[in-house]
Amino acid sequence: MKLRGLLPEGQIVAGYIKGAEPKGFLLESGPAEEANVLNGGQLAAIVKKYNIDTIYNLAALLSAVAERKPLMAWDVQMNGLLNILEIAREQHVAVFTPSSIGSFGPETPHDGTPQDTIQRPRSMYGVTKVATELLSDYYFHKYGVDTRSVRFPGLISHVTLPGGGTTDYAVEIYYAAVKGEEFVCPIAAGTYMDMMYMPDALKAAVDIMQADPARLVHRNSFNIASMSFDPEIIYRKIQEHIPGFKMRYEVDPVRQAIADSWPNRMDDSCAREEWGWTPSYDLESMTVDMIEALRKKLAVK
Ligand code: AKB
Repeated sequence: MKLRGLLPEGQIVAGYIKGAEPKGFLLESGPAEEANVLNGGQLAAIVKKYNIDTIYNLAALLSAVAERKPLMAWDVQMNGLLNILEIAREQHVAVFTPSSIGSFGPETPHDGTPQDTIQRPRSMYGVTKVATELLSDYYFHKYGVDTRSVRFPGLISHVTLPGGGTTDYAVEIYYAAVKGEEFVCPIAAGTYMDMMYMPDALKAAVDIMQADPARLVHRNSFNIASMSFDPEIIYRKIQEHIPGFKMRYEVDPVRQAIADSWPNRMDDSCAREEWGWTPSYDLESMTVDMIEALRKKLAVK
């Protein structure tokens, strides 16, 4: 929908998989096609039919679910990407494939994580994200395919619930607070991770693809950051707005191990210098917006 708001009507094709057909405004506001990343022929035909010049490849299994289904995660993330890159090479298409804080691992410097540093993740999600970065750079250097990407922090949105990520708690906590429920937190106090409000993430996804290529020293993939907190900080922030809100901990060992291996806070100075990245939201402004939007959505006063 963000892209549809920026371009003339009919120019953005929404891709979907069987069982997740678009509904409502997404369906009514422009063309949609079944676009399974594992079906290269299907994708190539869509690119040709609509004369597509840019693909936003958002197909992925997130970190916790990828640990449960590692082979499927590899298939979707890697074979899906390969299909897209081959089409991009043949039909001269630019490609955005997000990477993540998940592309880092336990040996990565956790504070002020540099743009270029050790990336030895131990989760399948992380392995595929590092490989995504490398394969995307390979297609750029070898074939000149215009691949670009950002390393997304945990994304927080009131529109679509996340599914199967390690950072999902930072979305679920707002739902619990607005519904007046106690929140059971799967991530331990003191675990810091980069997080970002969805409007900033969407801005980054658009801006990186519009950046002047002559200024890009890096391509796949840029650290971008806006806020970093642990469960206690977001809990107290929500309590400032919903004083009766309560939280307790039931730590999930799978998610905790992943979270412990991720940065506390990334250094995003390369994105700022090379394409002018600047976020608009911090924890306070995001919290105000999330609570207001969820009160309307869930019809809570
Ligand atoms: C996850 O938690 O798996 C994602 C991510 C940070 O990439 N939200």
